[in-house]
Amino acid sequence: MATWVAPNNNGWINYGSQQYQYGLNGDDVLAPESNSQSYILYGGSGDDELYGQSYDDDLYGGNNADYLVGDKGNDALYGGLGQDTFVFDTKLNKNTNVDYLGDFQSGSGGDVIELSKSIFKGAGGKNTFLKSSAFEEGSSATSSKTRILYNDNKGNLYFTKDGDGGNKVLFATLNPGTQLDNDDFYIIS
Ligand SMILES: [Ca+2]
Ligand SMILES: [Ca+2]
Ligand SMILES: [Ca+2]
Repeated sequence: MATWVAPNNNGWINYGSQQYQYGLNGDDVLAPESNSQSYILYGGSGDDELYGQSYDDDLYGGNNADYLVGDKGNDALYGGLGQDTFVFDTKLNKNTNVDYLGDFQSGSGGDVIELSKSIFKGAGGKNTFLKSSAFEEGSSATSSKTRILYNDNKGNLYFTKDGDGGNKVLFATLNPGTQLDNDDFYIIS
């Protein structure tokens, strides 16, 4: 259970395999290099980039604008204060790849969920926000255009490849009652 603590201040990049990594102050990149275990990454203050691996990781951005990538596994992602970005770019699996967003802040000045176009097919063009027609709240989709379905009572977030065709795959959970809107999602390559 090795721990790595950045020797303070800016620009640390850690590609080690320590299970616990702390960026502390400054803009840090915590990107474990081995893929043999879960990681617990703490960005601290500064604009940090945190990269999990294939197992179930816990990522804490801390203060400022952080970029969190859980990768595969059921990860727990906490952006902390500041405008944070949560990236979803690995193959969906309702059992083994559902990330928990512990403190998502919706709306202008809030956090953003990035969706890879290659995984979330039909969700929209690269470098655009999700269209309102592709976002729906409820327990099942009622439009063929719906791609992102959100049950705010439960905090369950689904991808539906065919809208009201019935297929939906859980890919994230939020605290029940958390508000989300189409503008909270941004499409990436
Ligand atoms: Ca931070
Ligand atoms: Ca994940
Ligand atoms: Ca992971």
